[in-house]
Amino acid sequence: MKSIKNPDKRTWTDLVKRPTNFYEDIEQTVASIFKEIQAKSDVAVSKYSNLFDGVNLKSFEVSKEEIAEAIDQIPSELKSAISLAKSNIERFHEAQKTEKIEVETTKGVFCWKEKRAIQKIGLYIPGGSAPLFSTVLMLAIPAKIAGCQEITLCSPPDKSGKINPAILYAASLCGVTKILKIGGIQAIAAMTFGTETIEKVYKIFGPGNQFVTVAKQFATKFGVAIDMPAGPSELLVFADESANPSFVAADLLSQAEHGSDSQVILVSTSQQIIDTVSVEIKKQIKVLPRLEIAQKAIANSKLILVQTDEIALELINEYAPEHFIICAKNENFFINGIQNAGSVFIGNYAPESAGDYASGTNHTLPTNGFAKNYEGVNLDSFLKSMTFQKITSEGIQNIGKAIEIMAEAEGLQAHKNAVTLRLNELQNATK
Ligand code: HSO
Ligand code: ZN
Repeated sequence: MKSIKNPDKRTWTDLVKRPTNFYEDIEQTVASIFKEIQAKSDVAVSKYSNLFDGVNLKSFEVSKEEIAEAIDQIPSELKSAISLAKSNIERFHEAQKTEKIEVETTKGVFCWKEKRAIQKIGLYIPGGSAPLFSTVLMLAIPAKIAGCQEITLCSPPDKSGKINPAILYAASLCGVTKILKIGGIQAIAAMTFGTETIEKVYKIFGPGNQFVTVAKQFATKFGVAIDMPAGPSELLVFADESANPSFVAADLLSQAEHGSDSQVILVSTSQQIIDTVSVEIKKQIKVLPRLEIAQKAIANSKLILVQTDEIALELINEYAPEHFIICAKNENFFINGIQNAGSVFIGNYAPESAGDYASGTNHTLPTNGFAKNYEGVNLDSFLKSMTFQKITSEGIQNIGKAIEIMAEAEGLQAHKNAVTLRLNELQNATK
């Protein structure tokens, strides 16, 4: 880990930069696969599944028998753990429901705003070395609470044509409508255009490698919405002398093991904490099964010493971490002052793993500094607001004149007429 002491403010822009990825070469590949899938549908999806995942499937859809088999395979201890997590995620997301907002803006003019579910959504769940079935819970549970009608899930099959049973179990438990064994760019393209067997969706959620990330961004060109621009996981911990260094080290390693491009940062006002955390990291990392991945991520990561809580907070807001852990005497200072973070964990007993799995908050969060202008996935991500208005004859008489004058001033006579005809009719009726 790079150790940095009291960095000059002029160096902060560099300090908060994430290791950059170059996407241009991928974009061309994505564009050509999209074009082919748009034109040839399932035939092209099969071609790329064969090419990238090395499988030749008769059907993409996971069958009822396969789901039943997966349910059988999951140990009961894991089922109970998933059930605890599910219930907390449900409670927290259920509570995010809002009432309709209704206002009579002028006498006889009733305006209201109500939310409706996005009817068809697509979830992408990566395969690979750590099949993140917890992400299925984080996406499908709020989708169901929101009332999304069709929830399509795509995940890449392994060489034998199977999806990890825990992913299938979580998907069936949370009411996913259709599970498809399709991965990567071809999955995102299939959900964008729809094919003979795959439903076109209106919004795509979920993490993925750089191919999936570029493909999701490309999908927006065709009118599909996405949850957020995704990037490698990150964690920033602020720790002063009140922190437990072995807990801090464990938290930093928990994110480092996600991928060699993950970034973890420790900001502290205490050199002693920085020193003990580094010793702890060296000790704890040795026994991790994902040692190599964690080591690469740790090599990219930083230990930053600053002089005051105020400087720490300013730097953290500039970095805008996906996850922010506060282990500080003066925790309220950081809670109240944090402006840019995806999700905040407070105190020595709130590891990031809690939010990753079971406390109830969502773990699909903005990375790469996007916490400055994006929020994490929440109930509203699966809904959209619609406005309504009902205007009585009294209402149109109250605002009609203003509309006529404004329409006239914009040179839009037909707009004015739409009001004038009504006002005239009302005037004639009272004669
Ligand atoms: N920390 C990841 C989510 C995750 N961790 C899933 C474990 N499983 C991104 O927020
Ligand atoms: Zn995690």
